[in-house]
Amino acid sequence: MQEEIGLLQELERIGAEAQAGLDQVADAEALATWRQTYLGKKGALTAALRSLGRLPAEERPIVGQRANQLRETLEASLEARQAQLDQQALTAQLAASAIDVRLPGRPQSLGAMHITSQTLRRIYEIFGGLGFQVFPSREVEDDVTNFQMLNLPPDHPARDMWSTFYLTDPGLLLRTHTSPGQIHAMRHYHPEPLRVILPGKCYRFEQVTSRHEFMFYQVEGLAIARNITMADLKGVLLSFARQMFGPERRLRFRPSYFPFTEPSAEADMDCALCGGKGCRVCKGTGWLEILGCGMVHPQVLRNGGYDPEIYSGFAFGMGPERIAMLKHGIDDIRLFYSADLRFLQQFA
Ligand code: FA5
Repeated sequence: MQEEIGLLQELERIGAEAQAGLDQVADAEALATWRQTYLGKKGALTAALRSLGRLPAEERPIVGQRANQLRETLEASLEARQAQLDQQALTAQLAASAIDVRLPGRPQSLGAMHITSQTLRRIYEIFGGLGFQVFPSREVEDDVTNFQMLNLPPDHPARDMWSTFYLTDPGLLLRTHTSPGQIHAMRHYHPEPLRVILPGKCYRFEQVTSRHEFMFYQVEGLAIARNITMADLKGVLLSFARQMFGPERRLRFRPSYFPFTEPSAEADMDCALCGGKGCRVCKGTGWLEILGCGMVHPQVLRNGGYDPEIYSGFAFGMGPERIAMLKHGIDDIRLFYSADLRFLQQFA
């Protein structure tokens, strides 16, 4: 009886010690040691069971039953602790490697329309309202269309104003102005009347300055019908200038020379900055040159397929970068294509 009580107490002690020890176990390795200590072949519980033999036969089942209960309890506790440790390890691993979703996302830089494109779209809009269609034309031209059809035969002195880049194919060049597009448009539409604008890139082999690029845009305008006069040209350009720069703008036409128009003129607009009084931008004159223009030369009409006895027309050519410079007070054309975001973002 004494033996039985002693053994039952020993089992209680082992149980209490094992449960307390399990709470201290912090990792898989310590758990394996704990298992050996209490449930292993040489463990405390096995040792206690060995001494069962010393008990009288009728007492053995009671102690044996208690010992088995204890084994089951400890095994269940072991399993629960194992699950707890696995969960802890997983949580720690997730915390160490997790993407912190609370960080702000990296902002996507948004694209925006280039200042030249914005200006071109405004030009299309204004001329669209005046009944002009956009007529796309080629950048690589032949000498005949860029020059000869426009009354600039080889060795004509006016060619000096339009030096350009030549392709290795003989007779091909990068167009110096959008005026060769006049020929393409006329041949496309004749003998019907036409009203088109021809936007696009032009190239010139010339000194780059604050007002000159070697690559720049032009927008050509061309209207051909019966009875077109210089008054139509003036009216269209004045309407354009007022829609682009404000309703109080004025234009003046200075006689000029282009081989493909007769008569020819440069159109100046009164300086919006000083209201025509004279300032730094208009160099004290009160006027700013905005484009070249004139009445289409009879020979150019003929080259396009129109009979100059029946048809007449006007044409003009403007630089949209220069228009944008005037509109936004930009003092250097080189900024347009230098890909400097500090400049470009001002117009985004
Ligand atoms: C011409 O190119 C003529 N074809 C214009 C024309 C068309 C006259 C139809 C008559 C009838 P000009 O070389 O002046 O003309 O150029 C016209 C405009 O293009 C200029 O006013 C300017 O705004 C722009 N431009 C010319 N060269 C450059 C350049 N290097 N850089 C930037 N813009 C330029």
